Formats: sequence, structure tokens, C-alpha cells
Amino acid sequence: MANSKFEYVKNFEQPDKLLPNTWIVVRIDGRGFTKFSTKYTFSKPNDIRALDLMNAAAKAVVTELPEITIAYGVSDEYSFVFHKTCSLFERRSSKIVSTIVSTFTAYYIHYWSTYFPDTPLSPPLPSFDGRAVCYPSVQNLRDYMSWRQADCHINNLYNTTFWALIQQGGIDALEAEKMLKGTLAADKNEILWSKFNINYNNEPAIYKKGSVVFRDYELVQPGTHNTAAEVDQQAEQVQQSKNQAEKDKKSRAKAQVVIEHLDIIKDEFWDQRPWLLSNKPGKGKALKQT
Ligand SMILES: Nc1nc2c(ncn2[C@@H]2O[C@H](COP(=O)(O)OP(=O)(O)OP(=O)(O)O)[C@@H](O)[C@H]2O)c(=O)[nH]1
Ligand SMILES: [Mg+2]
Repeated sequence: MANSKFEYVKNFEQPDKLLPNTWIVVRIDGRGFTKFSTKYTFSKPNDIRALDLMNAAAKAVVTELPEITIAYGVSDEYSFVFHKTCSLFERRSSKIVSTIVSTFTAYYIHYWSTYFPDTPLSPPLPSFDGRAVCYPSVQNLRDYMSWRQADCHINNLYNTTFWALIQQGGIDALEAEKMLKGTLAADKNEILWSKFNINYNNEPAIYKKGSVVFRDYELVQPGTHNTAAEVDQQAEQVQQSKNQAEKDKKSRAKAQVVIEHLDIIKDEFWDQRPWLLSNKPGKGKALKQT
């Protein structure tokens, strides 16, 4: 069959493959959420409905895409991590990013009325941008995740103090900003405690730590395995038997996707959950709640 004379345009398509054997992180971020949060009167500094909605959308994305091993969210952003052996869409960046962004946005709008039952959405509707970055080693990936959680902590401590000064201290935003300029974490903790009787440690974990979404299995006693080193040494995709791949797929589909607010900077989180880095489904607890 002769091709049509138009078909040459296909040659304009350029490859956009992400580097093989690297961890793919897709980070999405709410577009213009400063304005959006004012329009829907999100409470300051944290609106639990808005965070729960972000988490519900992220959980749906992780559930629909078993290639995602873990996701981390704070404020209007979410990072989705694909295992380094992932071959989804032949690792084409635009296909992976656009799938995450559209699936997340669709669920965000779908679940809106669950979390904001009295406030219907109106245009401009919420939307998200997205980008993919490849991290070559477990250490790079861990540092990326730590960076986002450290950012969450720094911003939340600042915002909690800033809004306490305004809402309870009765000063205006400019004065509050001046007062906090150059302060260290200890100073902010002290302001919260001495002026407002707030112990920052007792603030909800979802605000202090952000949210982690992953498939849950039985925790492993740390120290028995060095998953990170093993995974880093893996130079290319391990050839899995079709049978094993099917088994893993079933196990993943059965596993419960959970939303937690844990410390992901320390080793413990990763040591207890070797399946997050190894991509081998863990044991037990594979009871999916409906
Ligand atoms: N009040 C309130 N605002 C929030 C909350 N979560 C996110 N936001 C808002 O979302 C913004 C997120 O920051 P950015 O992503 O840097 O700002 P943006 O306006 O979304 O701008 P672009 O991402 O560049 O489009 C924050 O500055 C807040 O204004 C919340 O729980 N409560
Ligand atoms: Mg934003």
C-alpha cells in the first residue's frame, strides 16, 4: 500500500525518551494556586480539605498506575516516582508527564465536591503543570525526596508562625514578615510557644511532614538487607519471567494504597519498606479494602 503524500509529517516527531535505568520523578504543581486558594477561601496556612483532596487525587493516580512506586505531596505539588526499571510508554517523557497531569487533574475535579461540598467549581478550573526529572542513583532519589520534605518543614514552620502572628497576635502581614526576617527554626518555635502557647511538635503530621502515598505490605526488620546498594548495582533491566511479572502485577493490584505522614528523610522509612526501592512486592497485608 502506498503511503499518503502527507505522511512525511511523521518525521517531524522527535524522540523524547528519558534516560534508561534512572528513577523518573514527575512533579506536578497547581497553576496559580495563590489565586485559586483565595477564590475558594482556603484556610491559612493549611486547609485540610485542600490537602485531603490533593491526597485523594494522588492515591487514585498511584492506584491506576502500578509503575509508580511512591508519591510525595505538599501544598499544591505532588511528586510521583517511577521505578528505574519502568518501561511505561517506552519511557517517553511527554506521554508519561501528560498522563500523570491529566489523570491527577481529572481526579482533582472529580473529588472536589467530596471535600468542598458547599462550593461548586467555576472557571477558571484548577489545572496543573508537570515535568519529569531522571535521578540515576538511590541516593539521588532519596535526596530529592528529602529536599521536598525539608522544604515542607521550612515552609510550614514559617507559615504557622506568620499566620499565628497575624491571626492571634493581631499584627499585619508586613510587621509579621519583618519580625520573622533572619529568624532560625528555634526562634520561630520560641515565638509560637511564648506568645501563643503553641508547641510546634504537636501540630498535625500532615502539615509538618506532608503526605506519602505507596503500596503497603508487611514491614521488614531493618538491617537484614541493603536494598539501596543492590538496586544501584543493577546495571540493566532484570529479565523477569512472564509468570513472575504476572504474579507481581496481581500482587500490586491487590495491595492497599495508603496515605501516610511519615519522616522520609531518615533511613528507617526505606529500610522497613524494601519493596519501594526493589520493586518486588512485599509480603502479606495484601487485602485490598473496597
Ligand atoms: N490558604 C492556603 N493556601 C494554599 C494551601 N496550599 C497551597 N496554597 C497556595 O498555593 C500556593 C502554592 O505556591 P506556588 O505553586 O509557588 O504558587 P502558584 O500561585 O500556584 O504559582 P504557579 O505554581 O507558578 O502557577 C501557596 O503560595 C498558597 O498560596 C493551603 O492549604 N491553604
Ligand atoms: Mg503552584
